[in-house]
Amino acid sequence: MRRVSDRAVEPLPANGPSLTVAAVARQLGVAPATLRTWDRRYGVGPSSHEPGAHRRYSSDDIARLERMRRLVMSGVAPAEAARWAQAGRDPEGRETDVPAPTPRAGGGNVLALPGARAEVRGLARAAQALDTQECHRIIADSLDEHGVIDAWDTIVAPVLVALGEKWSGTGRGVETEHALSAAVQEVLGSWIQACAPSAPVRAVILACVPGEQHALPLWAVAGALAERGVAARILGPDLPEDALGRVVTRLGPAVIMLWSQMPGGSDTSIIDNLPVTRPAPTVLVGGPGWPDVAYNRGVSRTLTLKDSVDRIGRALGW
Ligand code: B12
Repeated sequence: MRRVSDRAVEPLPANGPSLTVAAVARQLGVAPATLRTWDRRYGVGPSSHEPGAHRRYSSDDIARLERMRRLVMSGVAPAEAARWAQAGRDPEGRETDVPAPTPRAGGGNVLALPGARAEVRGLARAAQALDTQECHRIIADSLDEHGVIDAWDTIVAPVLVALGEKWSGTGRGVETEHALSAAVQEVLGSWIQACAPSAPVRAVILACVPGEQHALPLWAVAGALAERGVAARILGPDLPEDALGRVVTRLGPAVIMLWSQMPGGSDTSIIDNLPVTRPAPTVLVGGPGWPDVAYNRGVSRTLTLKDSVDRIGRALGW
């Protein structure tokens, strides 16, 4: 498969044909809505726009957008990426066409990842070396290449699980968990912004149960939804039960997804205590912290990222 990041932008003759937003979106692998947002919010759009005519992008415009896309994917905030993309240089004066050299991750212990692909081993190595820049790069490239669901299932989650095993075996490496978690969350956050998703009429709420700090799977859900154009509301770790109740009453959501990672971390009373709203929401419970019991009607246990996204899609009427 060809990687979007390696995809050369085919040059157009200087005064030659220009492309429509749809054609540029296809060429760069970015949603047309994202291109319109970059134009509206950050002024990175077609340089000439005749009134009444459709926007058309020249080869220079497309090269600028490609720089913007790369910067956003490597974790630079869109407003800053736009400034660098316009200037063609980052604040250190490096050309933004050329990705900045990343130091090789070295050292650190090897994690147990038998038979893992090079990207997975690379991410594990970078995380162990606390090389957060390299973690960013690998995660951003993997999202770009595989999309959120595959990147999470085949690259990010295996490294997280291996780090957890190392911690439980040795009591060491929690700093690595912190560093990798921050990188995963930051890259998924940039990804979500770059997708410029829209909020559905009835909200999708993603929250961790009280006491639960493990929120990354919710970021993965939000990233996969953003890729499909849907903006979810992530309420993050450790949401108190009364706050959850207030949010539900206020928003009357279509979906409430509650994550519980720690074993015995949650009993089902938090679900039973949710305020009644009409139409009734779809309630999803995810994570190994939920007990193996029969859940009430309208409540589903979800075991994978893909299944979560599919169920949310059905609740929203896809
Ligand atoms: C990152 C991490 C942290 C970060 C969290 C940062 C953040 N922003 O989320 C920090 C450093 C804060 C942290 C803290 C702690 N952590 Co921690 N942490 C992890 C780690 C490495 C990944 C967590 C994660 O995202 N898991 C999600 C996926 C990757 O893993 P999984 O749940 O096992 O995946 C299974 C299913 O959930 C499913 N799945 C995978 N992805 C998805 C996605 C979706 C949407 C769905 C529905 C399903 C699904 O498939 C897998 C196979 O069944 C795990 C290791 C692990 N295996 O999870 C430990 C782990 C959860 N932590 C653990 C512990 C003990 C702690 C601490 C108590 C102590 C510590 N290590 O510092 C604290 C307490 C936090 C608290 N009170 O909540 C233990 C829990 C052990 C247990 N079972 O009792 C684990 C399992 C490590 C281990 N092997 O011992 N942690």
